[in-house]
Amino acid sequence: MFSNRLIETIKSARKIAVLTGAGISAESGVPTFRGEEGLWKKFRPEELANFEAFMRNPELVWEWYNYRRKLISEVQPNPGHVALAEMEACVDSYWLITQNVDGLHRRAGNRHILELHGNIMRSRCITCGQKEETLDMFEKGELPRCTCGGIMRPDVVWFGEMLPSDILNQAFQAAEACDLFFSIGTSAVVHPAASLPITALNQGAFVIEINIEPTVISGKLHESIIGKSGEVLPQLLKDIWGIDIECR
Ligand code: BV8
Ligand code: ZN
Repeated sequence: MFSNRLIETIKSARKIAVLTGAGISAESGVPTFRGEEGLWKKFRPEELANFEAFMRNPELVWEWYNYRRKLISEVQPNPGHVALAEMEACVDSYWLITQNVDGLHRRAGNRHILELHGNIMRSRCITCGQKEETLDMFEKGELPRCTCGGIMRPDVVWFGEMLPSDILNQAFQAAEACDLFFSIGTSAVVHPAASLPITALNQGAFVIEINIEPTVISGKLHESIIGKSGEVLPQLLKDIWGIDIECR
């Protein structure tokens, strides 16, 4: 399935950085944003994933996030997540950078994860900033409130909002330091995350994309593997490090 050049390159890598997007969770049953059945097909991001939309209609935005939280709490990590968790132990330095907010990498066993866009299971007070890991779904008609009385929002990064600077800095340091960079299951259109593979490329890392279809950056990268991450990643682990996650 993989060329000798690819196998040798991955085998000789000592510092691996991985960027994942919604595609890595698709085989778990979590809809992507821009795919055919994507979340953005039913809802427009402008109406939901931004602060103005939230202040205009917090109930609608909470309804959407509760729908996603419920869906995510009922799914499992897939073999793609498990393979990325196993890969962490195969190299000296490993960074897992995700745009996803579903927490599935942590459930699959990765420990050191850079969550660029926050986490859907966490809420934050818009008044005092207090955070809490809440899973309770708010009842229609009343909004989750903080002890200070402020309204709670999902603790995710919306369009037009800054990403957590310490996490973003660590992600760019990883892209600068790695000798191998994987871009997995992302359409590479959302910035600044989409700049990470190119940052790695520009400093001389070998950059591999895994996606079910070409993306806007495929032509710039060393290798673009067309396939499902839940199938390609376990095969890579087996061919390169002799690890069979089926036995996990
Ligand atoms: C910011 C919230 C400062 C949580 C999300 C520079 C240039 C251009 C635009 C901008 C720029 N800088 C800022 C912007 C504006 C904007 C932006 O990038 N807009 C884009 C759309 C043009 N960025 C921002 O606003 C960011 N903030 O930069 O602040 C600033 C502010 C204003 C102006 C300037 C600077 C904040 C971005 C974060 C937004 N939050 N989510 C939530 O509710 O989830 S975005 C959302 O998109 C998710 O986080 C998601 O992870 C992310 C990226 O999408 P993908 O993960 O790639 O998912 P997608 O569906 O697109 O693709 C899935 C892929 O998987 C597909 O390619 C598919 O083929 C593939 N796939 C499917 N199945 C499989 C598979 N692959 C493998 N295997 C499979 N089985
Ligand atoms: Zn508060």
